[in-house]
Order: sequence, then C-alpha cells, then structure tokens
Amino acid sequence: MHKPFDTLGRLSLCAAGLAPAAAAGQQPAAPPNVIIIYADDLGFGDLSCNGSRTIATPNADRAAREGIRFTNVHTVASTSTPARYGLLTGQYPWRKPGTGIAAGDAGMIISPEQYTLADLFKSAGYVTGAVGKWHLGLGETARQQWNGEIAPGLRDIGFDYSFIMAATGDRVPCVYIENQRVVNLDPEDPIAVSYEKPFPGEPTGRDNPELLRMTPSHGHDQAIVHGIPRIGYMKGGKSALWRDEEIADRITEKALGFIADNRGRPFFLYLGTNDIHVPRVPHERFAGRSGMGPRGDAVLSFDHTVGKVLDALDSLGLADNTLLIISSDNGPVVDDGYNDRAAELLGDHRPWGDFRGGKYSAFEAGTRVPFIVRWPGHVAANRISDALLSHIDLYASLAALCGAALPEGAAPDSRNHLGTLLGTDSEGAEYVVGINLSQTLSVISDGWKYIAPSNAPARNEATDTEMGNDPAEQLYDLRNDPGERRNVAAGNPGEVARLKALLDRIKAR
Ligand code: NG6
Ligand code: CA
Repeated sequence: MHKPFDTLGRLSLCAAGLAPAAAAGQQPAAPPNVIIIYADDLGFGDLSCNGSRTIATPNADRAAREGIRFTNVHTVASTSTPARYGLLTGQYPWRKPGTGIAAGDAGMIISPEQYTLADLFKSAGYVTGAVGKWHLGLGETARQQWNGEIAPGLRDIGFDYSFIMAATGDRVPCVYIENQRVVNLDPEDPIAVSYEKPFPGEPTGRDNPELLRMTPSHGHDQAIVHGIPRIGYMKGGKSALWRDEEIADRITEKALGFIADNRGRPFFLYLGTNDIHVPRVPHERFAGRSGMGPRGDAVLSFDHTVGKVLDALDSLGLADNTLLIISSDNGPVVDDGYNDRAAELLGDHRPWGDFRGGKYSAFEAGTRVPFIVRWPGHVAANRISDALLSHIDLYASLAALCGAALPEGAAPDSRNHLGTLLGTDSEGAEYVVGINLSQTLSVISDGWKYIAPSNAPARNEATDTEMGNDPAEQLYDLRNDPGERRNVAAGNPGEVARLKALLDRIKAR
C-alpha cells in the first residue's frame, strides 16, 4: 500500500469533512472548476502511464505526472449507459429499470426530478456543461421527434449548456445536438429514426454491402451513414450528419469553447469523448500513426483531446484552479462489431493491462479503468495511488469539495471519499459494487472480490470476452491474484459469506 502523502493542510481539512475556511478562520478559498474527461471504452492498459510500452499517450502521461495516477478505480458498470447513469446520479443503475445500453432513440433515462451531479454544481454557483457522448436518452419517451426542440433534455437535469451525440457513434441519429436542437438541420429534410423497421427505399448494411467502406463483424447492419453501417434506421437530416473523422475535433472545439467562455466563473464540464468507441474512424491525421490500425489511432486521438484541454487550461491561466479527472466509462474491447483489423493489428498491446475480461465483463478489466486526477498546487504531483474507489463516489466527494449540501435522497449510493480523490487519504472506499452486461453483480472489499452466481453465458463469442459469469460463486484474492485466475471461494467460506452479506445489505438499502 502507498503511504498517505502530504498536500496542503486546507485540503486535508476539507477531506475530513470540515469547512476548511471556517476551521482555519480564513476567507473561504473558491472551489475549483471541475472537468471530467470521460473516454469511451478506453482500457487500463491503453495508456503508456499505466505501463503500456506498446502505445504512447504523452498527454495523459503528462496529466498523471502533474497529478495522481490511480490503479484501483472502478466504473459503476462495464457498459456505457449504466456507468454514466451511476456517475451522474450517484445511484446504482441496477436500482432503476431501463438503465441498460440505451438505443439511440431512448427516452431520457435520468428523470428531471432526479438531482444530478450537474444540479449539485449549479447549486454551488457553477455554470455546467456537457459535451460529447451522451447515451442516456433524450425526450419524454422513445421515438421522439428530432426536428424541433428535444425535451426534456440536458437543461432539465442541470446542464446549462450541451453539445452532444445522442447515443454512440454506431447508433443513429448521426447528428450533433446543441442545447436540445439538432445542429445544421434543414427543415425541408426532417430526420426520421426507427429502431424497429427500415424506411422503404433507404439502403441498409444488410441489403447493400456494396455501399460500405467499413463492414460489420457482428450486428451493425442497419442504416448506412457515410458508408458505415449503424444500429437503427434513419432517413433525412442530410445536412446535419456528422463526419466521423471530425467528431473528436468537434467535441474538443466545443469543450474548449465552453472553458474559454466561462473562464471568469466556476464551471463544471462533463466531456465525453467518442474515442475510442466503434466505429473507429479517427481524423486522417491520426491514420496509421499507432501501427495498430484504427483502434490504436483512436487512442492517440483521445490523447490529443486531453492535450488540448491541458493546453487550454494553461493558456487561460486556469490550471491551478481546475480539478481535472480523466477516466473511461468501461473497459476495453477489441472487436466490437466492425472489421477494423483491431484484433489482427494488436500485436503485443494489452488494452486490459494485467486484468481479466474487458468491456461487458464482471472481471476486473470490465470496470477497472484509467483514472487520473490533476489539480496543480493542490493535489500532489507524480503520485500513484492504489486506493480503492468507484465512480459512484465522485458525486458525494465533489459535493464535499464545493461545500454543497445534498438534498434528502440525492445520490443515495454515493459516499464522500474526497480525501482519496485528492490523495490525502490512502485508505480508499470500503467497497465497490459493479454490474456487467448480463446484470451480474460483484463486490470488492478489503482486497477480495465476490462475483454473484449467474447462468448467463461465460463468454461473449462475438467480442471474444470472458464475461465473468459462472453458476458457481466466485471469490478472488485481488491482492495476490489481480488477474482473477484462481476462484478461491471453496477455500474461503468466511470471505464469501462476508461479501455476500455486504452485497445483500447494499442491495436492501
Ligand atoms: C452493443 C454493440 C456495440 C456497442 C455496445 C455499446 C452490437 C453487435 N454491439 O450492443 O458495438 O455499441 O452495444 O457500447 O450492436 S457502450 O460502450 O456504449 O456501452
Ligand atoms: Ca463505453
């Protein structure tokens, strides 16, 4: 274990849950801006600062050098929608039906009555923005219209500004939505979307393979947009369609615009990159740069976005006043449904690091993700922390950071671990709960991991992922076996009983 390390006394007090200024009898220091860069499907082993020698991510590495690099932080789920739901609401997604991977036309999954992380920042006087991948539904119900104002939307759950992709790069509609309106939409060419049936006369990946520049390896055979077959059917909106090669630049540009526009007041920015989700179509200037094909090139594109944010903070004089968190919504996958040669060109690269499983899985690589915290002058530089932490706890921790009180019932599953986040406390969380694609729950506590029994398939053949599902109880000794090679449930009935009871207690809350 790492020893606790020194930082400014002010933060230690803050981490202890005391109002720092009141305790020190001084003027309150303004809480910092907060930026969360949330990558899509970026694996622990996809960053060179996490030990990978097969890829260079100099900007993420720089952030780590100037802050803390965590090795034991978990996202809430091993897929996007539930992970993001947990992060933004502080409630476990498995408490709420309908939080599985959302269709591109899903209704808004977070209800306007919920008090989100963005609401919390607003209550503390921040201006709030969401830029990039959303994937938490929009509008009243599924099948909403896309041609006027899309409501309810992000404004109704606390975001003053939004520029988003509704779902994922591989789901229609393939358009940007800014402040709840599709960008560049020609009213003469309205958008129609269906996740049920094709539009007569519109080509599909299934029927028109001759129109494709990228072919599916599984799924992804419905609407064709720019020669790429997607999930869901779409017609119209030609002038509004994104160009896949430009998505990272558009998202980055909007994020930098938000930062610059709000440099004079506290802001919270949730920046969800499209990299490195499928279809991986990074800008031409990254093509071929990683030697690993589009997946590796997309990692470089992600890293470039990180660099742009760091540079912007420097040039605007905001670096010392901004807490930057870099992480990923879930672990890595190599073949996620397109023939982009990702498996063939992987070489020695291990997106999972030393962990087992990957995206969709209950094993560690599903949820143990990159996590970097940088706040120059306030968070110690060049540190490694192996403290246990979950994204579910960011909500309460950030509430403590900005001194905001939570209304009754808000963020029910989130716990304040600000000290861990800022590096003053190496203890970490008492437990972390995860959920995989098959709804299998797991809990980690005190170095042990219990995975609840499941009759779901043990492997996802299409993505070549070990899912962590087993009809038998699983117990892993993560301190001695981080790769989860030996199920030691049979020899440790006491630990199994303890973790099972812990999980039951958390479920019953
Ligand atoms: C799966 C998609 C996959 C990806 C995933 C969501 C198929 C065959 N696979 O259903 O490509 O889109 O959903 O990924 O359609 S996530 O990171 O947004 O959770
Ligand atoms: Ca994802």
